[in-house]
Amino acid sequence: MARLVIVSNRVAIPEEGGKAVAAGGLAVAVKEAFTAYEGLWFGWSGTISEEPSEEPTLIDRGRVQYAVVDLSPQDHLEYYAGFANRALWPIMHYRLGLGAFSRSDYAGYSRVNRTFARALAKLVEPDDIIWVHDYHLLPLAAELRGLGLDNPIGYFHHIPWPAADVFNSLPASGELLRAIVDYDLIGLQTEADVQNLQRNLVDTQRAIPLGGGSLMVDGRRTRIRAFPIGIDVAGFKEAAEKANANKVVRETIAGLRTRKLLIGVDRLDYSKGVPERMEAVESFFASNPDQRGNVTYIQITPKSRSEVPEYEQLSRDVNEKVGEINGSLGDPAWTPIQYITKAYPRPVLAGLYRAARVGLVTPMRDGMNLVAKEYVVAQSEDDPGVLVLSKFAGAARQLPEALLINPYDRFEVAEAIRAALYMPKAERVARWKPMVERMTREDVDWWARNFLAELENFRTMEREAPTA
Ligand code: GDG
Repeated sequence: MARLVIVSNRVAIPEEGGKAVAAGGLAVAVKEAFTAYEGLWFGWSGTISEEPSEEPTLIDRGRVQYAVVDLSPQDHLEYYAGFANRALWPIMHYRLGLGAFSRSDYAGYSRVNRTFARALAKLVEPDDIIWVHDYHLLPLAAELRGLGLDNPIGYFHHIPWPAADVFNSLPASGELLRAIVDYDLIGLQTEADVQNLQRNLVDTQRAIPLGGGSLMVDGRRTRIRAFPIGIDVAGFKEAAEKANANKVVRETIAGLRTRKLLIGVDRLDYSKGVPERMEAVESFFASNPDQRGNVTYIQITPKSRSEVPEYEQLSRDVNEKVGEINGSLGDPAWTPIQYITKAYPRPVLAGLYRAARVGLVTPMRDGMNLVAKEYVVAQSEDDPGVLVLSKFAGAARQLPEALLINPYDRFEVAEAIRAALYMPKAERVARWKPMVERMTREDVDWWARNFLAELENFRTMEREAPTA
């Protein structure tokens, strides 16, 4: 049986006994992928050390082996905090003004991809299939091919793939586009992302479309397709149903008294539109003064990437905004925005989603956005809440029954909040039902199975195809 090798920037090693450490989107997705395969998960250990060894540390946990390497301070600065998160992340999210390109960061990014490839190549066996995750590792397949590997290698891109003019403003764009076609299968979140990358390859790399998402570039065949990522619906639903047993959830609900709850849950990231959402909530209270004191907005925003200057600035901006709004609108008996920067266990999130009449998911751009899906799945069938969702989140394509808004228009968002709060139950149920059914069908298991079946299929086709 083929082994599955997963590669991602960070690796979530479970504790002995099988308990998962982190339950973030990628960790859940990888766990699903390994249900059908034995395998290996390779990536950065999360540790920065002065002289990291190129030899990975190997850890066995049942059917899955983990292989991790440390990064040097320079690698971390250039590859991770620099090129991946100050150049690729903003550009992929259409934020050209925030993109900071530096040649040394790009050199560090290329170097770490090469080091990863060298360490990984020693662990890969001829029958393995390899699945690489996310923008930190765009050139990894090209490096592996350079070392002589001809295993099937797939890539899944968790974030948006922007229009060609946006992507090509990145000075390294040509090299990255040439490198990415060394993947046999490239998975993106939406059809729009697929179109953006395909057109760019056709226009700038002389790629020849072969139909069905396949392209021929310089004698190599690659396939680009949309695989919208899903969530662990059964697990999340169960957590939401049992959430009343949780003290934080119970006390939060009791503290609301008769107030309706608006909820937002996001990593602190400028792509998520947190300050813009707060301004929309402010506009809502300005135009609906009768609702002051009747509605509480809880925003849970664990800090992320604090080593990147733009994130530090964002943190200050949000703190200031919360202070301003609470100071001007609140009174001793009511705080409009409860802003929390610590992370909560998933069962607490599930309970708070379920208690919230409105889920506010208003990113300026997002590859998919799992919070939108979690909010839908956590609702109770007899009294579901309303999802207010940015049309610039990949999730909007699968959740058209949500109230879709333009996050750049605070008045439109304020109006949607009002519509959500006043929406009759029959309409809430009618909108929610098709969404929860779709989320149940298109869950994380469906996503992983589809991607891997396509990658396996590719190998069969390649082996059967006559040699050129
Ligand atoms: C990237 C893409 C794409 C948040 N706060 C807490 C917490 N979370 C969890 C959420 C959700 C996950 O983190 C965030 O997922 P998102 O999809 O919203 O966003 P990114 O982290 O930016 O992920 C995105 C995703 O990859 C998957 O492909 O959807 O577009 O940007 O699961 O619940 N979890 C816990 N405590 C918190 O306080 N436990």
